[in-house]
Amino acid sequence: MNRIRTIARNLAANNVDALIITNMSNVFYVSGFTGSAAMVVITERDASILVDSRYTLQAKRQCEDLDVVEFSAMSVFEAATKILERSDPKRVGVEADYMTMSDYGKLVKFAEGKYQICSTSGIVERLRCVKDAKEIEAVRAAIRISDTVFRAMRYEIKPGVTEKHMAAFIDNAMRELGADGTAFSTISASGPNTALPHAYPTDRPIQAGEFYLADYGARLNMYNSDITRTFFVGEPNAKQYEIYDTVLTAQKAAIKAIRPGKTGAEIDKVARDIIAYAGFGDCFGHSLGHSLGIDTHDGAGFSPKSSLVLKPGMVITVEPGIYIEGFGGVRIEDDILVTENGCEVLTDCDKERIIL
Ligand SMILES: [Mn+2]
Repeated sequence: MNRIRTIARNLAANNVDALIITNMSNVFYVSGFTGSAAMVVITERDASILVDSRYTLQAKRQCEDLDVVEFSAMSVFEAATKILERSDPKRVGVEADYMTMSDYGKLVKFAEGKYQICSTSGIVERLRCVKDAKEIEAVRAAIRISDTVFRAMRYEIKPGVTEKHMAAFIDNAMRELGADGTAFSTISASGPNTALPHAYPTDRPIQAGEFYLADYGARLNMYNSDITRTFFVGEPNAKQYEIYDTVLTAQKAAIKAIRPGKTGAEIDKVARDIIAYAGFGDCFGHSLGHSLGIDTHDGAGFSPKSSLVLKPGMVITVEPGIYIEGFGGVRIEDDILVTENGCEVLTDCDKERIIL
C-alpha cells in the first residue's frame, strides 16, 4: 500500500528506524483494518499488523499488504519486539499522543538492551490531512446523509418538542439513510442552551421566539460529516437577527478566503475580525474549524495559532459562532474541500435566516 511505503520512506526524516502505530484511526489509514484493536509495526523493509485471535481472519481479508501476526500467545509488545528484531532498529518511534504510561512501561521491558523507544507525534496525521479521491468521495457520501436529514428536520422542529426528541430524530434519520452511526454525540439545543457551544440535549421543550441549534454528523464507511445549523423558531427579534447575520457574514467571508497557500491562522482571522468588529469579539472562544475525515476532529484546521498551510485535498470545517450567556448562541458550520483555485463547499444546506 502506498501509505505504508510513504511512511517507510519518511522514517529517517522523522529520526527513527521503525514506527509502532497504536491509534486506531491511524491503524485504519495505513492498513485498511476496521476492527477495534490492533497494532501496526512499520520498518524500512516490512509492515506487520498485530491482532488477537478475534481479528485474525478480518485482518487477513482487509490488510493484503501487511504481514498479519496473531499475538494471542504473548504480549503484543513482546510480539512487536520480535518483529522489530528482524531489522535490528536502533530507534523505534511510538505515537506519544496515544500511548498510555502503562503500555509504555510494558514496552520498555521488552525493548531493554535491544532498541531505544522514541517519542513521535503526527507522522500519520500529517498524511491524513490531505485526502485522496477515494477519501473525498467517502466524506461526500457521509455529507449526503446529513444534508438529507437537514431537509427533513426543519419540519420536526416546533414549540413543545424537546431537545432530546430532536437529537433522537436526527440520529435515527441518519441510521435510516444508511449511516453506520453518528460522527459524534449530537448537539441539540434550544433557547439559552444554545449559548453552550457543546450543549448536551436535555428534556427542555423548544419555545417560540428562540433559537434552536443542531450540530450533528453521519459516520459512513469510516468517514464522517459535520454540520451545524441554527434556526429561528417563530418571529425573530432584532438582536437575534444581528447575531445570526454577523455569524453568517463571517462564515461566508472565511470560506471565500480559502485557497491553497493560505494558513489556518489567516482564514481564522477573517471570520474573527468580522465578529470582533460587530462587537462580539468576546463571544467567539473556539477555533474556526477542524480537519474532518476518519475522525471528526481529524487534525489541524483554522485557529488563531494554526500554521497549517492549505493544500488541495484538505477537508476542513468552517464554523464561527457567537454565544451570549442567558440569551443564546448561533453557530453555522459547513464542510469545505480545498481545491486548486479555492474551495468547494461540500455541505449543501440552506443557511439564509431559516425561520420556522
Ligand atoms: Mn465541527
